[in-house]
Amino acid sequence: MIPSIINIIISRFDIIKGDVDVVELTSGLINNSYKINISNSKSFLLQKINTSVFPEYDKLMTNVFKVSEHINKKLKSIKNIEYINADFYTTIDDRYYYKDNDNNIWRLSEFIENDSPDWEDKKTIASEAGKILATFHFLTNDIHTNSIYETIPGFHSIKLRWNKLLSLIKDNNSRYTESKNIFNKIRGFEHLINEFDDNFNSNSLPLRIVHNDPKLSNILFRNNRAISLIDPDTIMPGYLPIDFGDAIRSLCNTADENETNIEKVRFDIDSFKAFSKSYLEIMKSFLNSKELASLAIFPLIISLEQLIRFYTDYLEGDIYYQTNYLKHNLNRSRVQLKLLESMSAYFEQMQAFIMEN
Ligand code: GN1
Ligand code: MG
Repeated sequence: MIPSIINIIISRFDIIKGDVDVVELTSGLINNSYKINISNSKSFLLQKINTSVFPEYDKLMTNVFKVSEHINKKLKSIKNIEYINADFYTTIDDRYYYKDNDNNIWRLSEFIENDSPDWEDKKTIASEAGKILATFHFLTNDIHTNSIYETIPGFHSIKLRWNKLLSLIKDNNSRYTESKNIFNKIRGFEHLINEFDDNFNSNSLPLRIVHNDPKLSNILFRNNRAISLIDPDTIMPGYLPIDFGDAIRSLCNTADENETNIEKVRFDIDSFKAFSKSYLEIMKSFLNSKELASLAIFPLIISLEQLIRFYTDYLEGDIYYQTNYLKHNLNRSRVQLKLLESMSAYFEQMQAFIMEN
């Protein structure tokens, strides 16, 4: 349903003039998004920020504008970089967002048209995705990490997420008792949590600017080429292998993270190779040896983290991710679990490929 307030909100951003047609977009799991079409003009993306997930929306929008300005400047000074940056717009009173009378937070950006790539050509998609993530990392690699706020503290602290899950494992939670097998299987991957801690605590990975959500649906394509990485909400200081792992988690799954037929879910090593190769072509010279050595393990770590997050939300009664049916989060957990199981068998190959390329 399109809220009637939208026309009032649009009037707060004077960039939009003329008759509008509003279409709700449903692919994100957190914010509410609307495409604003204007006759004979470009389209806009209006989003209502989910303030329970992003209570630090003011800092978040400061990050978004800062990173966007930096990227635009760099794109102007270095020619031939294939990357489209979605511009954000300020309100008529020059703010980064509009707060309505119900304290909802709205922001507006350019809508970049995206045509669906040839899904059969998985290798090209993976290679293009590797290129676009590396381009984003290259474009942001000279932003000082202390100038960007950490808007969700511990966002990738898998230990915290694991402890949260453990606190929900109670025999009076019927969602748990009916899905114990999932939890027992998650337990089998506990060693990955320590693996992450070793990387995290030793301070051996340099702090960088990280996108934190480079999933396939956040990559835009045109004529089978990746042109942009959108959804800057979670840009924060962090560790590059996290982005690498998250992109692989989403891209190298032969099925979607919402797939209901678990049989379709597998890890695709060819996509992994295509992604890694094009990522390293751009970023290898910027990575230190620790980062390089951690790349292969992070797809496993981040798949486990996502599995823990979906399963935790299921046990909590679906309070975080938007769901479309009763066991949606449980099903998402099953998909991540199957992916992780399948990926684990390839770890040595993944590691060897990174080291050889
Ligand atoms: C959420 O809302 P969306 O779709 O951009 C989530 C990501 C998850 C992703 C899984 C702030 O992203 O961390 O990886 O779902 N964002 C937040 O699809 O938690
Ligand atoms: Mg996101």
